Amino acid sequence: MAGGKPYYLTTPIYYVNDAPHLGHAYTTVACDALARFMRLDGRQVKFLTGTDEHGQKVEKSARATGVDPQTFCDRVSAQFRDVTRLMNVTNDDFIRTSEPRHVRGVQALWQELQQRGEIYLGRFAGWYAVRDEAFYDEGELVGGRAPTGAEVEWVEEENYFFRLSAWQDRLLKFYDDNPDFIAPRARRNEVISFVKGGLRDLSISRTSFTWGIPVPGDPRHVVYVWLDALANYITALGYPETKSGDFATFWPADLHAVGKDIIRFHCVYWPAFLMGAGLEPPKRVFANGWWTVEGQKMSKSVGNVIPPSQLVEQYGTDAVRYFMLRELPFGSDGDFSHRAVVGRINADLANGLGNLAQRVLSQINRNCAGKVPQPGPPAAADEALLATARGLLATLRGEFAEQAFHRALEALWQVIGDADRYVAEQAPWTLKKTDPKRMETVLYVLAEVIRHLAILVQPVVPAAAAKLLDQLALPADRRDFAALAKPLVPGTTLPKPEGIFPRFVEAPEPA
Ligand code: ME8
Repeated sequence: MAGGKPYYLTTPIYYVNDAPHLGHAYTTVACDALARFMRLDGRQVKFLTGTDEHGQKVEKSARATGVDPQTFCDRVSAQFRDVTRLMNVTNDDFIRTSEPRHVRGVQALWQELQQRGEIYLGRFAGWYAVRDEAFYDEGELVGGRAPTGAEVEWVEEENYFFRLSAWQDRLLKFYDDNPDFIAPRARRNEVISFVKGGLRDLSISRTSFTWGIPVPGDPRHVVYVWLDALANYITALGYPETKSGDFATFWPADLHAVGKDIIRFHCVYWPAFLMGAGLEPPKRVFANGWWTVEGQKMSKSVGNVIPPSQLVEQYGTDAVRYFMLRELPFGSDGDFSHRAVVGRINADLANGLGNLAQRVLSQINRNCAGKVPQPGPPAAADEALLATARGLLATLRGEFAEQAFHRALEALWQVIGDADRYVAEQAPWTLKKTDPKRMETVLYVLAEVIRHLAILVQPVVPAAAAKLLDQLALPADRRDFAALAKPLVPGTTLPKPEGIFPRFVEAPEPA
């Protein structure tokens, strides 16, 4: 589907100091659903993810493991790549900040900022939290720690500074002119009040460690890890080449999806760096909420980290994807529980979509000689149900544009509920004896509704949707959103139906 309007979206690049967990998989899966949606809708998509490999935190973790930083990064970055495969994620690129293409791009960005007078050499004295890779003012500390709870250390160094203080008014104007730049709204208000509170120049180099990108012309310094990391979104597009190639096609990004903890970096520093270098800021930053486990933030020290592989082994990739996107509004916090996953699998997937498809397709198999039935003149109830199915694409476009995945899924499941009621009212198993022609119409209408649902649910549960589309005998070129307008052809032979979502039965507790 090359040639459609470009759509560029990114996940954060993940720190390699820790193994991937449910929280990382969450942002990546949400972006994948969006990338798949846009491709099916005819857009030319570029979907980027990757790993953030420089900085003091990673250097420390490598040392603690007894290997050099690059070997350490290679090892952990591979685990993040494995998660994309495990979760059936269709990223077009995977960037690592230790790659030469990235290092070159960051140094070019630095030089551009320097030439434009945005950088000066000064002296930094203040608090630094290695865990957050962030500087804090005295007034921000809470009980001697960073507001995030991270330990801080006093740092006094010669540093390069970015003239962030000069960007306050231009940033506020930018937020004003672009009301959709930061979502959800609560995050927008948070950023605006932070910027209104006044901005200080930002230290953007360090001299006390070496695992980073050398500052051009002054290799005693390495580039501050956040300037390095944020630049991945443009170095992956071939920056500093801006006139041709991917940068020309895809920048500014349509969406950076990030966790709510890193909104300040993406909504304050990043647009300022970009504007400072004469580049356009991204169109939108969406901050997802926080998954907790039994009320607590996932962390190694608490011992409640959930690896994605464990969930996938237990429930399957599609079920985990569905659960993550259906259970919570994307911007809200929520608590993870196995009981909630099992509830969603059984109620929504097995009893909802799975059961509807299985019932309808097995009646077609038994009573219509395994072929798409021939519909007769439609009754009002048929028209009404088909109209709801046909209205879904417009609804889903609106919800995906706002990253409201849970509402998109609610809309799909509403139609599943309508179809269930229609089956009960029309009772095709009775029509089989009383009015077989009408039975064919009813089963055709239902097969059409299932076709809509299967095509539209692909972004979230791609493997199960593909199985369902196979059972409707739809060729590969009849599975995108443009094909929604092409109804099933009566008389087409259908393969034998098979269940797509098994019920989850809890294994008995060991005696
Ligand atoms: O911050 N719930 O990397 P990171 C929901 N390298 N989402 C979660 C989560 C949770 N419990 N835990 C993590 C960094 N995430 C930087 C980013 S970008 C230029 C540099 C997700 O490894 C969420 O998207 O700490 C969060 O922002 C990201 O993982 C943080 O990953």
